[in-house]
Amino acid sequence: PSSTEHRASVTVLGLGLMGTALAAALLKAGHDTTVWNRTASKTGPLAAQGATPAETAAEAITASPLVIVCLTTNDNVRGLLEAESDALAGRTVVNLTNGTPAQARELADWAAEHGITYIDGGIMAVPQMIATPAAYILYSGTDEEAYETHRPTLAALADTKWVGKDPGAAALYDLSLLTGMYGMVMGVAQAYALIGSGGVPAREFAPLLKDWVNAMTDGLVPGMAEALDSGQHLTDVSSLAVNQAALPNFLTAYAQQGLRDDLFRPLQDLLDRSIDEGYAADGLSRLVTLLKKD
Ligand code: FVH
Repeated sequence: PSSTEHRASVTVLGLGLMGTALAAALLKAGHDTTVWNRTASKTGPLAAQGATPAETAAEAITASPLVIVCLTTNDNVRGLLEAESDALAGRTVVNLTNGTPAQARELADWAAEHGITYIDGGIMAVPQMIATPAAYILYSGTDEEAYETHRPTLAALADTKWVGKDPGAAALYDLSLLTGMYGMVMGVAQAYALIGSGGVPAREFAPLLKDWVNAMTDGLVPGMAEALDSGQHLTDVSSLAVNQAALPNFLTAYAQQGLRDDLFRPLQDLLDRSIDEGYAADGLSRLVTLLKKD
């Protein structure tokens, strides 16, 4: 930063792969960054980049008005925050740990009872993407003003996206987006297993798979949204009937090629159910409506 620019102080608790990337981005943007990790040795590389390592979590917390937490689970976060509630009072906690909407709301309620401002976040990036244009972080919480106050600091990590005053909203968006990713992971894993069973090197197949998945995503994601929001599921693209008729070919081929079919059997069940319930002429968007519990 220029000598006239002020960069707020910030504390990062939890220096795993992600916490380390977050702290490094803050340092690079010129923030005074205090870091703490349960296993103290992980502060070393960040100290070499200019961070201030704290010996205790309380010492780290009292160094900054903004405390960013990134631990393995929200149970870990709850344990740490409860132990440090006195030091945290009057400060803002931004929790970037993966968790459920209900956990985020519980943490927000607990924080409010202890005079702590709580903002929940969902990181849409891997550590290597932090502070690159491809990364963004979702935020939600009851105190939007606090978010706006700290947004200039948070912007050093990734693009910021506010998703509302329900503290659980960021986790809901985060888990929904990651659900799409894990679905893709399952599909890509099965595709590599199948092509590999025929002796085709993964590297040779990769460009075909990437382009195919991208092309399908480009059409399917907005197309499904249109059908879902309009309630019009009839298709001129690919009916549930034709998909249901084709899926046994996949399951049979997996077995014949010496592969497991566990990942895709649930899709056959869902397609079968869609036909049983009379949706043969509808498109794949209809499956979304069949995922609700009765
Ligand atoms: N890595 C990624 O790509 C994803 C991207 C999206 C967001 N996730 C979530 O971020 C959280 C942290 O993930 P991580 O990759 O940094 O995880 P680790 O490298 O395994 O580091 C975990 C840190 O948590 C500390 N920790 C665990 N339990 C406790 C505890 N009870 N008290 C205090 N700290 C705790 C751990 O400390 P240590 O083992 O080094 O002492 C690490 O600092 C996670 O929610 C992802 O889902 C990452």
